[in-house]
Amino acid sequence: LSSETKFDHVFRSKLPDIPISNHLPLHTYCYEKLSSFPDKPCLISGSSGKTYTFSETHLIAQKTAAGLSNLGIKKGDVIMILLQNCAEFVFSFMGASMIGAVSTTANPFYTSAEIFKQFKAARAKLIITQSQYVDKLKDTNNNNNGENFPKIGEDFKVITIDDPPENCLHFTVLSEANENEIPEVSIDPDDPVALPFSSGTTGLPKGVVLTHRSLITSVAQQVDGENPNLYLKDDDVVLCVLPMFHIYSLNSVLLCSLRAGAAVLLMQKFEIGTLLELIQRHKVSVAAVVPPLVLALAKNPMVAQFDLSSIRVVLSGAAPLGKELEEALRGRVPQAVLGQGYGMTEAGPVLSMCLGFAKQPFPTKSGSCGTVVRNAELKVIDPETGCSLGYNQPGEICIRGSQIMKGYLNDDAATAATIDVEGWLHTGDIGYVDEDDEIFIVDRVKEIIKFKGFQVPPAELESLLVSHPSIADAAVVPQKDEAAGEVPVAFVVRSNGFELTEEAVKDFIAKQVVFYKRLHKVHFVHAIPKSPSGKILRKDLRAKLAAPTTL
Ligand code: 4UU
Repeated sequence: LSSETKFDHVFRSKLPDIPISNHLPLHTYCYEKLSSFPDKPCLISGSSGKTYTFSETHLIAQKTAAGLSNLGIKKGDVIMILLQNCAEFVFSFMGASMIGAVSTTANPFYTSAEIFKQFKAARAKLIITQSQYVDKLKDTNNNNNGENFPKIGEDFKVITIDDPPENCLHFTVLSEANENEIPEVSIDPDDPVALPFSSGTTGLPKGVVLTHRSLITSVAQQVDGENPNLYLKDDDVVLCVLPMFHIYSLNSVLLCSLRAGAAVLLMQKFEIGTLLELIQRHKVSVAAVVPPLVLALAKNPMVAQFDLSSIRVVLSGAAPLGKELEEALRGRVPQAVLGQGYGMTEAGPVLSMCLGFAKQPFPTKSGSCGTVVRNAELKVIDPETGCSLGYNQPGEICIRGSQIMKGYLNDDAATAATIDVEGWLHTGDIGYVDEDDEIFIVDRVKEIIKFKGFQVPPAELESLLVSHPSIADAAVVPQKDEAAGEVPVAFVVRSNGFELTEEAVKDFIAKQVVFYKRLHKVHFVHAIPKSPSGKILRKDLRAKLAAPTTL
């Protein structure tokens, strides 16, 4: 042991460690208990009502595995899943796992340029999507620095879950393949299975390599053991309205439900009336949400007209949940346990989870993000000195365990800046652990802006801004917002002698990014404050926003 290790104050779960079957491939682990509930509903489509049982879901995933293999997808290859929540998402992800392939998930609302960047960085071979998004995959007139998508059908394959446009294939080439033709592959626990993109603590979005071992460990930390931290039963109906292309829903909703035998109610998008109607009709018992959804459930008058008495657990995560909001929701679902999970894509993703969700629950406090998950270590360090801190002292939260990412794809420098030599992943979140082992997040030292839980990487917007001929320099920081939590606002330095309006800057960005990355305000300034080493002093800019008279 090094001296640092010896003096680390390490926080652990109140639940004992458990054996975790993380030597298995992810799909084997998720379907391990399939024979106990083959005919129970596994996936329920909210829009059509169509239900797939566990054995049907497993069989179609196997067929999809064979179909992917028939199309030339091999172990280690990457496929891109560009879908809203639907059953085909699940078949694709699990099917890819079965042949040792890797899924990179992306938001179908992304612009062509955003999709292309991820597609290229991930070196994906195939895209599974809906016909309405295919035009974005052949955009030859975009801002990819002169680079464009290769040709559909020639350089990569596109599969659509609905009527395929020219040169695309229908999803049935996968879902109707012969499951006996799955190639034999040997999968190592350290092989990648998922490749979500995240900008982490700094810079542009990067591929986050999550292995079979990481995802199994994370799922097990939540739903396995005699006293699971997140107790899911095989008669639960789990709401899946958060997009599965984000790791929160993929892991804590889909994979955890598959493992536990709970049904997943799939919703394509959030609409309050439909949501309430579906909760009532399907007797949703577990709802995974984000703070803006809590706001809707707590404040929307329509809620009073529906029966929400089936809900026993509401899990909120991905952004801070205010105490007042939590209390307001309590009034609407008094029978339910309310609590938070705290996750980060790179952390596999779950760092902590409310112990009120356990089979034998613990009392918890409003505002807490839960307690560190079992089979993991958490510490809080002084951001200046790196020394670990004790109870009730805020500092940077670090996590260690088999669930964290293997690293960033092809980016050793970014990996080394995030996971230190002792295996601690540095989150860039500031928080403390109280005397009851509950975690409270109070601030963020990293750049990332979170709009309704979605990542908005400032570096991406800054690089777009400075590509404008009339902009000399720019910085993007979060501004607090009632509805979205945070919104991106820009500080812009005009190039000498150029006229440039706020609207022109906003439009320039809006054309190139998904809706939640749009700028809400542009402040023109003479210079961007920077440290001697050239780093943007984001704290100063955030402080300026907080005290508007200085603007
Ligand atoms: C304050 O947001 C996520 C993952 C969230 C998640 C996953 C599984 C929540 C519950 C769950 O069960 O990942 P990213 O990578 O998009 O964003 C990570 C960042 C964190 O570093 C933190 O700054 O999002 C913020 N965050 C939160 N902040 C995540 N959860 C919380 C939270 N409170 N509960």
